[in-house]
Amino acid sequence: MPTVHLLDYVAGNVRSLVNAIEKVGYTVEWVKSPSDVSSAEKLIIPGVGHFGHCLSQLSKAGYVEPVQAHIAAGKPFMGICVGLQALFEGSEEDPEVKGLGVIPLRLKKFDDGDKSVPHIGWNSANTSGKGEVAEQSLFGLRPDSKYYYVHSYAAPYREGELEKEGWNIATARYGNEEFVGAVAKDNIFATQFHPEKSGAAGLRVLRAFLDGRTSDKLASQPSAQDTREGLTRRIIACLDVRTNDQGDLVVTKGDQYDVREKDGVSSGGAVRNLGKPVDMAKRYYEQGADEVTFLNITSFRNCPVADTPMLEILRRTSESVFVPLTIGGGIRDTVDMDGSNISALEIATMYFKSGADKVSIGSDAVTAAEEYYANGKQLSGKTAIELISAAYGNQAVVISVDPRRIYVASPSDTSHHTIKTSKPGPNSEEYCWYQCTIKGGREGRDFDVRQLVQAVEAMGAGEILLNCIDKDGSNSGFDLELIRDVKEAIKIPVIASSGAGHPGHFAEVFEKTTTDAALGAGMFHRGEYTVKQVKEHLQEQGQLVRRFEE
Ligand code: 1PR
Repeated sequence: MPTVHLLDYVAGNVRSLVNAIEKVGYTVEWVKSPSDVSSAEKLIIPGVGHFGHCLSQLSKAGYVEPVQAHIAAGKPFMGICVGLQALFEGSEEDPEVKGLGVIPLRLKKFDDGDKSVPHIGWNSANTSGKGEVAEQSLFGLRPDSKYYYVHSYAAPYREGELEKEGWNIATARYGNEEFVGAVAKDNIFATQFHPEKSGAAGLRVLRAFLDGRTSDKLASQPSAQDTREGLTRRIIACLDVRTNDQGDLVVTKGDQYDVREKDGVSSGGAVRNLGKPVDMAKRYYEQGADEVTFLNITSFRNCPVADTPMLEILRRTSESVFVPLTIGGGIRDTVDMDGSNISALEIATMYFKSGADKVSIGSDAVTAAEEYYANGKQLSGKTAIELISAAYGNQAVVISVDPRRIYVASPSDTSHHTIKTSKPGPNSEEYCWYQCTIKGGREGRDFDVRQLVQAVEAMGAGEILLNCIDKDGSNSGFDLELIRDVKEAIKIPVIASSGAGHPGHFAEVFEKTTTDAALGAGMFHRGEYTVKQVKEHLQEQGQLVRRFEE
């Protein structure tokens, strides 16, 4: 098999990129020292995380000059995400750090005045410019395809500016900002999005680069509807995984977090078994899920951390599922079975190396947020959130929130932030607050969701997975009041979760709140609806979705 050299400066999930490269018929050789760069014919620099971290790692290890020489020699070079950003002169993210300076522009942070930052999800990489449809595709990019982006900084697009220097540009639009989604010139190609996480559309782009096909004639011209720009509605399939009473790893699903079969009125039967995690993840990928989330809901006690079955699930899933994978459950400082201490960062690292793109933290985030307030809102720099986001970027850290409604007759009955609810409580209470819980809802804290999400945002979390115990498994729709309240409190993206029972609930949550993504579990697992049906419904309602490509 032909080879491609990959330069990994410890930037996150490179396993997916290796899997994607192998899928399109190439093998990876690792660049282990600067001298390996000169023997590379094709070179890829992937990347997530901070601009400064990437450039300083490259510079410390002596890679800057060999990479510049590789590019100057006219050999094929591809940069992905921060690997694209490295080509620029500099970035607002780390103003004192110099980029490679191949592209005479600086990167800027997205304006969070009118939208969530980071920009996470599926967006265009359109070469058509000003609404005209190009006849040639650039490295397999298509105006009607969507690609997975995750970043806070981008190169603003100003028409003609880079083109006059000979660059070909593909753009995307986020809110009212147009930015560079991909650039190409001679032997250089770079994408702000992650081709290895962009399904078949992304694999096509990787293959085109590796085969050296800079442009192809488009087979047919897409319709104006298909080339609509902007971030699509993101649909996530969530798999709660645990061992059942026979010791098998199964996907399960609770009602208000109770995953045992109900025997008449009381629960306490066997753990519901809805299928095998890897098979189900693959099925949802093929139905068009934009992301797959695994929650290890029992943390698999009695097993050395390095052998946790979730690592194997991720490895196997990432071989055939080319969309982002999130893993949650048990991400905290831990004492292993042999008595050794393992930090949350080390656990996260194992997950990233096994194919995860994001880790999701539940209970540990609540404890850390409580301490943050106890210390007068001082960041300690030592929490799992801070350490993981410093190493892998904040987009890699999701906080899973498990709130429960507490009704009160009047806001003065509690010190917590309340909302006036349109669904009064059992004693006709008109107000409620959302209590944070830990340990899968088993323990309620004197701490509200607003306090939690604001604290974790300050600590560097990149996204909130907003569950709701009252709604979980109810098939009665999302808790719109909770979602609106959380969206108002923070700038980072929010994933609405709990309660989806049919496609109309997804349309409703996108119409009536500003949620950034929506997640479903039970309705997909029970085979009542497919992800494809949800997307078709959203499209019928005029909402922009990514269509699945073979
Ligand atoms: O605390 O960091 O170890 O993480 C534990 C993780 O496991 C948390 O993310 C927590 O939400 C999750 N978890 C713990 N116990 C349960 C349980 O069900 N007994 N599952 C549990 C939470 C909730 C959602 C679910 C949606 C959608 N699952 O992810 O998928 O509610 O369901 P629906 O569409 O069927 O209504 P830590």
